[in-house]
Amino acid sequence: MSSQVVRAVCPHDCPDTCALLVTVENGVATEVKGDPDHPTTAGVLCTKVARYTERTYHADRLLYPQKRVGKKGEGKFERISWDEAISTIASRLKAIAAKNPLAILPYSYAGTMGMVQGESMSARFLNKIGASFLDRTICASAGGTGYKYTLGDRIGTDVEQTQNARLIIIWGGNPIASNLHFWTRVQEAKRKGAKIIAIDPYRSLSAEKCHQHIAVLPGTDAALALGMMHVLIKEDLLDHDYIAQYTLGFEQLKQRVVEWTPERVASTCGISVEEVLGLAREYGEGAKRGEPSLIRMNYGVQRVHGGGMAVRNICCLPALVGAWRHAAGGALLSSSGGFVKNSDAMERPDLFPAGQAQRTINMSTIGDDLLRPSSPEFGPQIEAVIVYNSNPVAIAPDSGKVAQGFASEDLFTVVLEHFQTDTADYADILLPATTQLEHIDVHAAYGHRYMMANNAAVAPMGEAKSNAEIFRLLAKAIGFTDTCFNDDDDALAAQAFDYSHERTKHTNWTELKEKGWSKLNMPDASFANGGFTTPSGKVEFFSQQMADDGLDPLPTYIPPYESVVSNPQLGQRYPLAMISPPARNFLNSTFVNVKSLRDTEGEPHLDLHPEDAAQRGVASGDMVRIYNDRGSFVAKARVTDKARRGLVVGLSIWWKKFASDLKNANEVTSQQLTDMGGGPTFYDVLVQVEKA
Ligand SMILES: Nc1nc2c(c(=O)[nH]1)N[C@H]1C(S)=C(S)[C@@H](COP(=O)(O)OP(=O)(O)OC[C@H]3O[C@@H](n4cnc5c(=O)[nH]c(N)nc54)[C@H](O)[C@@H]3O)O[C@H]1N2
Ligand SMILES: Nc1nc2c(c(=O)[nH]1)N[C@H]1C(S)=C(S)[C@@H](COP(=O)(O)OP(=O)(O)OC[C@H]3O[C@@H](n4cnc5c(=O)[nH]c(N)nc54)[C@H](O)[C@@H]3O)O[C@H]1N2
Ligand code: SF4
Ligand SMILES: [Mo]
Repeated sequence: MSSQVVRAVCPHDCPDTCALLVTVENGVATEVKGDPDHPTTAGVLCTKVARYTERTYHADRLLYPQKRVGKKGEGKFERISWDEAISTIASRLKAIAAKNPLAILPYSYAGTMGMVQGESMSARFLNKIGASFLDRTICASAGGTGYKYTLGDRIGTDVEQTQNARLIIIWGGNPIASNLHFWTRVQEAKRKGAKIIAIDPYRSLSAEKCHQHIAVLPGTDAALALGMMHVLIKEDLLDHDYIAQYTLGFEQLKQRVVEWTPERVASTCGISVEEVLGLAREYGEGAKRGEPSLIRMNYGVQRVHGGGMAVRNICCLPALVGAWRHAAGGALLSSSGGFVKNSDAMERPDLFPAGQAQRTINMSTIGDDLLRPSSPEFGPQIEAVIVYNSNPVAIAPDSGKVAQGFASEDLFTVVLEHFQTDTADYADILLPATTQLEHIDVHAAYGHRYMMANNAAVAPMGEAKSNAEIFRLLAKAIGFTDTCFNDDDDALAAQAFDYSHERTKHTNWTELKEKGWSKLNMPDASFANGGFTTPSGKVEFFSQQMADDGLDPLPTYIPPYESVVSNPQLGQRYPLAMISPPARNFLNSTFVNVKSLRDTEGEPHLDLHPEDAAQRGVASGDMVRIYNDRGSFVAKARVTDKARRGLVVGLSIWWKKFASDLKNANEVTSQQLTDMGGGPTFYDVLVQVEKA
C-alpha cells in the first residue's frame, strides 16, 4: 500500500484560501486536512471543505462528455466521445465566428479561484477567436471601484494582525460563514479585551456573537459612515497630523459632512441617534488613546445601488483617526491588490484579431443580454455561450430571464462542470471537468497575503479533463497554431506571478509547488507613512478621478433603488426588503448537491420578523411565497427577530432543482447595477410575502 501527502489549496471563492494537505492512499484521496503550518489556515478547515472527498468522489460527478437529447433545461443527455464533443464545438464556433465572432461569449467566474483553471488557456482561446469579453462584475466590482478611488489598490490590514486590534468593526460580513479564519483571530482579540461590533441588517451567526450589533437598513451604510465622519470632525476626534500629511480634500469633506447630523443619519439608517454617536465616539476615542481599530468591510455593503459609495465612505474613516499608523489598525476589504500577477502572459490579449471590433458584456445583466436581438448599439445577438466555473442560471440576478435566455433553441451552450447544475441542464454539450484534487493550479488570495500552489493529488476521475486542457483541445481543433496553445498546466502555472518584484522575488514556481505557499514581502503596516496607490498617493477624500468619471467627487449617500423610503410607490405593493446572503454550508451554489451539507441547511428558508409574520398570518414552518414584478419563489418561514422589522432574509444560493417550486431567491433580484463598477444589486430588492 502506498500513502503520500500532497500539498494543495482550497479552490473556492472564499477569502481564506486555505492550504490543504491531501492524504492519498493507492491513488485515492482519503482525507483533506488544513495545513497546520500555514499561518492563516492553522490546521483548520470549514465543514464544507473538510468533506472535500465527498464532493470529488460524489456519485453524481460528470465523468464523460455528453450531448443534449431532450429539450433545453430538461437535463436529458447522451454520452459521446471527446472527439465528437470537441469537433462539434469547434465546428459550431467556427461557423459563428465566420459571421461575427462577437456572437460568442464566455460566462465564467470563481467556481475555482485558480489562475490556471480560471482565465488562462480559456482567455487565450477566446481572445484568438475574437469573442466578446465578459465583464466579471458579479461579486466585488462596486466595492473594488469605491476602494480604488479612495485608497488605491486593494491592499489593507494584514489579517494576521487582527488579534492585536482593540476595536473590530465587522461591516457587512458574516465571517463565521464566509471568513472563518479571520473570525478565529477576532475571538483571540476578544479574549484580549477588544470590543467587537457588527453592522448588519440581519442578526447573522457572527452578529449575534459580537458585543454590539447595529442593525442598519440595507443599503444605508454610506450614510452611517457620513454620520461617523460628522461626529469625528465636530468633536475633534481626529489625527490632524495624519490628515495633513497623507490625505487630500479634508476641508471639502468637512463641508460635506456638516449636513449629516446624527439625527439625519439615524433616521436614514433606521437606528438610534445613540448608536450613531456611540459608534463614532468609540472609534475616535480609542484612536486618541493610541489603540488600533480595524474595520473588516465586506462585500455585504456593496450589493445595493450606492454600494461603491458605501465602501468609499467607510474607506475614509481610518485616515481621519490615524488608524493606519498601527499594523493592526486600518481597514480590510480584500488583499488581492498585493499580488503581482502576469495577467497578460496568462491571457494573451495580444492574440485578439487586430482591427476587429470589440464588445464587453456585463455578467450581471446576462438575463437581458441573452434575450437581446442584434442591433447597431448592441452588436450581434449572442449565439454561443461557453460556461465554466460558474452556474449562471442559479446565481445571476433576475433569474427568470436568465433561464429564458438559456432556453432559446438558437443559442449554442457549452458547459464545463463537475456536476449537472441548473445551468448544465441547458447545455448542448456538457463536458466533465476535473476538481482541484485532480489538476494543477496556482492561487492568489483575497483575505491573506500568501501565494499558493496546488499539486494534483489524484488522477482525473473518469474521462474528466481540466478546463485548461479542454481549451487546449478546442484551440487545436479549430486550427490555432500559436505556440502558447502548447503550454501545459504546469507551464501556465509557472507564468501566473511575476517573480521579479520586491514582493515576490524570494520565491519561484518550483519552490512554491514544493512548499505549498509563500508570503508576499510587504510591510506589516502598509500605510503608516502614507504610500497609497491613488493618483495623489494620498487617501482621497476628494477624488478628481470620480469627478472625471461623472460621479460626486466627495463622499455622499445614494439611496437604494428599492426601499420603502426611496421608492414609496413600489413600497406600497412590496413593503419588505429582501437580502439573500451566503448560507454557511454552501459556497454560493457550490456544495448544494452534497447531501450531508444540504441536510444541515435543510431546505430553502425565509427568516422574517414576528410582527411582519403576524400581519400576514404566517407561523414558523409555513410555506410562504416571496414575490415581486420579476418573479416569485417559495420557502419555509422561520419567524425570528434575527431579521429586523421590514426585512426578510433568504440564505442562499440554492440550486433550483432542490426546491419544491424549482426556483430560488434570484427569481426576485434585479438587474439594476451599482453606482460604480457595474455590479449587481442582489440586496436592493423589495418583495411581498404571503402564505403559499
Ligand atoms: N460559507 C460560505 N462562505 C462564503 C460564501 C458562501 O456562499 N458561503 N461566498 C463567498 C463569496 S463569493 C463572497 S463574495 C464572500 C462574501 O462574504 P461577505 O461579503 O462577508 O458576505 P457575507 O458573509 O454573506 O456577509 C454579508 C452580510 O452582509 C449583510 N448585509 C446585507 N446587506 C447589507 C447592507 O446593506 N449593509 C450591511 N452592513 N450589511 C448587509 C448580510 O446580512 C450578511 O450577514 O463570502 C465567500 N465565502
Ligand atoms: N441571490 C444572491 N445571488 C448571488 C449572491 C448572493 O449573495 N445572493 N452572491 C453573488 C456572488 S458574491 C458570487 S461570487 C456569485 C457566485 O457565482 P458562481 O461564480 O457561479 O459560483 P458557484 O455558484 O459556486 O458556481 C461555480 C460553479 O463552478 C463549478 N466549478 C468549480 N471548479 C471548477 C473547475 O475547476 N472547472 C469547472 N469547469 N467548473 C468548476 C462548480 O461546480 C460550480 O457549479 O454569485 C452571486 N449571486
Ligand atoms: S471554503 Fe474558505 S474556509 Fe473553507 S477550506 Fe476553503 S478557503 Fe478555507
Ligand atoms: Mo462573491
